[in-house]
Amino acid sequence: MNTAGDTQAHDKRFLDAALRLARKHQGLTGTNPSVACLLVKDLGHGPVVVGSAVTALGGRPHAEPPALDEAGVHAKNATAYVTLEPCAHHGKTPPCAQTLIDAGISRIVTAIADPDERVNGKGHQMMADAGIEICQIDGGAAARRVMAGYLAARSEKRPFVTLKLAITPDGIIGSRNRGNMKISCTASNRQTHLSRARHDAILVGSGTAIADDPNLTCRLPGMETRSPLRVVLDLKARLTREHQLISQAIQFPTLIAGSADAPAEWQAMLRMSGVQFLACETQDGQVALPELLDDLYARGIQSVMVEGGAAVAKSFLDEDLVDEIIVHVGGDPEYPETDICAVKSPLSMQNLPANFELCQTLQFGVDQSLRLQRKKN
Ligand code: AOF
Ligand code: ZN
Repeated sequence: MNTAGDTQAHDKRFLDAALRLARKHQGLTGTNPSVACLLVKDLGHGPVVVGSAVTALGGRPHAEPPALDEAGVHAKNATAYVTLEPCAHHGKTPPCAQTLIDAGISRIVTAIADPDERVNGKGHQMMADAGIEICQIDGGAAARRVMAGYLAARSEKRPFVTLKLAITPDGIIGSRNRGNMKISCTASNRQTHLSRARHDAILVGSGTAIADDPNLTCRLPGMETRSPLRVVLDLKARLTREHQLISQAIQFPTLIAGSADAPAEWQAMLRMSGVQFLACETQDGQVALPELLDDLYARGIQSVMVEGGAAVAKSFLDEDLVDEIIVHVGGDPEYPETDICAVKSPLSMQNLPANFELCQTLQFGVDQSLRLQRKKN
């Protein structure tokens, strides 16, 4: 006989497991969120997972039907743990709420309601009307993190923006005379590659693209195919086919956010190299960032990680376009030769932006990693 305490502990454990599974396809489900569904049943020796699935690559099928297929006859009277309220609409597939009802599940535990207006509350309602016990438990913060891009896109019609910075303890981001400065340790760099894989796009200014000649891909073993779209702000048509972001564009997609007046031969070079070109609106001689985010959203981009440099980071912060900040503070930096050469980060450990709150501190090797979230109004 299960006590209420047992049920609560099981709910937390299985919903956490579902949230971990949902991360598997984060950034790979297009405009659909990556949702996970676990079907759990007591077959005589305590609750076990009898079926599990995550939203398929590209966004369909949704998570619930394949999880039910796997559970087969065990779906009857099982508990479903779904990271998002099951859908209630007839889209390209029938409503998942109805599919769960038809399979005979007796209880559902979800982390958050779906802001999609075709669903919002209706999925839960359909299931409650069918006599299924609905339980929404406090997995909200973790679920919102996994689906941050989807939630920003559905509720605010724009991509979620993460600003990632690597700084020294006194807030230096780079060196004017040495180009790329080694600040972060290997463990931090791996985490950055993981963050890249979890975003739809990664964005840098042309200064960083030229000084560092980065390739901005995910290079974790086995995850090379999870490299996001690489976006470079280049109003002055400075990148050439020698830069990795251009020369590898066939393999790893690149989009240049440039000026409508960019020379025709330069635009032709980009086309020949397989680079997408987006003619941007400008503001004070810079790419107009809110409009750029609108354009990226219209192309199906739901999350963007801004990776530098200092001026681009500052512009995103000044225009209040950042939702989350990840700062890696390097434990063993190479300092620039002189103070004049040091490029200051727009924020430091001693000077964190007031409209953000620290929500996580982690240690990656010798580096400290801070995660800050924009305060809710
Ligand atoms: C679920 N389970 O795994 C996902 C859901 O275009 P469609 O028909 O695929 O519908 C997209 C909407 O479906 C999306 O906005 C969100 O509301 C929901 N996604 N729902 O029950 C899933 N990925
Ligand atoms: Zn569905």
